[in-house]
Amino acid sequence: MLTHALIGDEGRTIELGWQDGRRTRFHAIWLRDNALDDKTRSAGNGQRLVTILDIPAGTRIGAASVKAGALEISFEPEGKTVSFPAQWLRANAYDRDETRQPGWTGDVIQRWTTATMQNSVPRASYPAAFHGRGVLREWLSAVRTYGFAVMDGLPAESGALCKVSDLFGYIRETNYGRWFEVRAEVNPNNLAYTNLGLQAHTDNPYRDPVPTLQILSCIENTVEGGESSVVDGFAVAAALQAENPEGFRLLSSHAARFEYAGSSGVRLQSKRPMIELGPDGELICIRFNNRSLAPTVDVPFADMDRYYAAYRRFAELIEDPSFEVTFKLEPGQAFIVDNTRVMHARKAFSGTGKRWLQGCYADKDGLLSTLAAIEHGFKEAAE
Ligand code: NM2
Ligand code: OGA
Ligand code: ZN
Repeated sequence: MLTHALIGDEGRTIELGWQDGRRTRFHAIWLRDNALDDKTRSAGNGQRLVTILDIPAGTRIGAASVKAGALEISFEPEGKTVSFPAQWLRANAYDRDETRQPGWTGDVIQRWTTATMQNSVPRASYPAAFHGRGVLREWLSAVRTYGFAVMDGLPAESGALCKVSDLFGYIRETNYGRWFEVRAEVNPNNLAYTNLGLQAHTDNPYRDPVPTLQILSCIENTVEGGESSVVDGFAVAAALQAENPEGFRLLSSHAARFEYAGSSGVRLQSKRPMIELGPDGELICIRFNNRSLAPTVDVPFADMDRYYAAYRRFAELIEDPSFEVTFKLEPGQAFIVDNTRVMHARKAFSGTGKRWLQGCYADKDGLLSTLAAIEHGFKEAAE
C-alpha cells in the first residue's frame, strides 16, 4: 500500500512511501518512459510505441497524487497524466542500497552439493509432464532453480529426446546435427563418441553464443560403467571464490580460448572466460571443457602462473566428490542441464554390452519463457 508521494529535485524525482515503512525513489524520465497508457504502449501486445527521442529530455513531474491504490502523475512539458498501479511500482522499484558481491546470483538460483541433492534429484515422468501443466511447471522450475532435472517414462527409441524439448521450446541445430548419437565409434570426430570417461564439462564452449541447454537421453545402456554425473558449476565457483578470491578474480576477468576443429569444414573458436560475470558482477556462465580448451593467450605473462593455479584449483573442486551427483541412465530416461551452469561427466565404460545415448542442444530463453507463461496462467486462474 502506498502512503505518500513526495516530488523532489524540482520534479526530476519522486519519493514514494509504503505502509511497511519502505521508501522508493523514481526518476521522472524513467516513469515517463515506462508509462502504461495506450499511447505509450500497445494495448494489444504490450510493446512500447514511443522511442526515447519522443520523450522530452527535460521531463519533470508537475503533479502527483495517490488515488485508490495507484499513483497518478502529470508530466511536464507534455502535460500528460498517467496512472501507475502501486503493485507495479513496488515490483519495479530500483532504489535499493544493498551492494552485491561479484559472483552474486538471483533469488531463484539455489546452489547444491552431493549432500543436498543426491537423494532429491528433480525428476518427472514424461506422460505426467505432457498431460499436466502443474507437473511441467515443477520440472521446468527445477531446471531454473538447480540447473538440471531428470525425465523418465520416455519411449526408449531414437528421437525421443525431441519430446523433451517440445515440452518447452526448440532444438538448436548445430554442426553435430539436430540431435546426435552418443556411442563409441571407430573414427570419432569427438571424444564424446568413444568409451573414454569424460571429465565434468560444459558442452561447446567453443560456440558463441554457447548452447544454453543440453538434453541427453538413453536408448540402451548395458555396459559396465558409463554412469552420468552432474556438478553445480555455480556452487563450485562460489567455493573457489570463498577459499581463493584472487583465483576467482583471475578466472572471471581473463578470457580463455576454446576451439573445435575435429571434423572437416568446421573450425569453431571462441574467446570467453571460464567464469563469466555480467556488468554488475552477476555470475552468468561457466565454461569448462579440457578437451576443447585452446592455448590461453589473453592472460598477461605476469599473471599466467597464478591463472594456471586457479584453473587447477577450480578443476580440483569440480572433481571433488562432495559436489557430484551420480546416476546411471536407463533406457527411457533423459536428463537436461543448464549448460551455462551445470557440468556433466560420464565414467568410462567397457566393451561388453551396448551404450546408446542421444543428445541435443536447446536454449534456456524458450524454457524460461514457457515457464513464465505457465506461471502467469496459474496466477490469473487464482485471481
Ligand atoms: N558432442 C556430443 O562440447 C563438446 O565438444 C562435447 C559434443 C560431440 C555433440 C561433445
Ligand atoms: C556429451 C557427453 C556424456 C555421456 O555427449 O556431451 O558429455 O554420458 N556425453 O556419454
Ligand atoms: Zn558433454
